[in-house]
Amino acid sequence: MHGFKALIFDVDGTVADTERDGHRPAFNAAFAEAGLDWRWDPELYGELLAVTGGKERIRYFMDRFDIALDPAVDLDAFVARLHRDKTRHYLALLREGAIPLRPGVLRLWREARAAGIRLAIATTTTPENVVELLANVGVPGLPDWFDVIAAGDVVPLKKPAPDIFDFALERLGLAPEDCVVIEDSDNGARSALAAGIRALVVTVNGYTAGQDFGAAALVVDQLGEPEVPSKALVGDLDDRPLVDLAGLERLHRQVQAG
Ligand code: XBP
Ligand code: MG
Repeated sequence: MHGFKALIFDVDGTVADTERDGHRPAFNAAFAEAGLDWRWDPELYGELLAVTGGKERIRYFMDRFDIALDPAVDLDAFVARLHRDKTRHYLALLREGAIPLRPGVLRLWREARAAGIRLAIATTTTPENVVELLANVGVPGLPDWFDVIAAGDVVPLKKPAPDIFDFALERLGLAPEDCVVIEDSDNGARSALAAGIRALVVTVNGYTAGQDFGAAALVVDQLGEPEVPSKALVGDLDDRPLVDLAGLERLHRQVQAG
């Protein structure tokens, strides 16, 4: 019997490094298509990632740079159309197999399935982005491994609000203490913790290293493979070379006992 019943994964930055070379060029392609001279370089994009949600990020960018549209233009419709175009470009990138899974993600999914632990997704990104990413990493039927894919506008408030994790727990029919969350960012960590999920592991990336992950029980550079060991940045791996199911069970027990 395992201490926890489900592993809930964030997507962008956690499952795959999608932001700098995936979402960002897709946004820029949509801007160019719309005849806008907006270009989000990697550094600016890293700052804009403070706001989750692509539509919300576009609005944040416009506010931050005081970009006003012709008053006759419906802002909601303008942003929605830009975002639809961006999603089309992003899906095309995913279909080229342009973005691989990060180290250890598929290994951990396989370990969980073999142990009868359920898998779920809780992400701010658009739902079809999740399915297309999972469908294009060379594992037939991968999207079907997930009991719940909670994504995007299915909830009113995006991370760091707890809504998407609350939604995932409700659809799983599980309590916060039944789950372990794998995240990559401060917004994601705050969202999971606000939903009452204390068994939280953060796997940082180029954009999130150095952020404050609050009460995350473990922060690592990546989840690890036998040939690519993990490095614990906060907490400890208990002499394990990577984040595996046994290590997550130990972490979950410690968190519940704490
Ligand atoms: C990351 C996000 C998303 C993506 C862009 O989501 O905040 O908004 O950056 O995707 P998470 P969309 O880390 O929760 O997976 O443009 O579809 O929002
Ligand atoms: Mg993320």
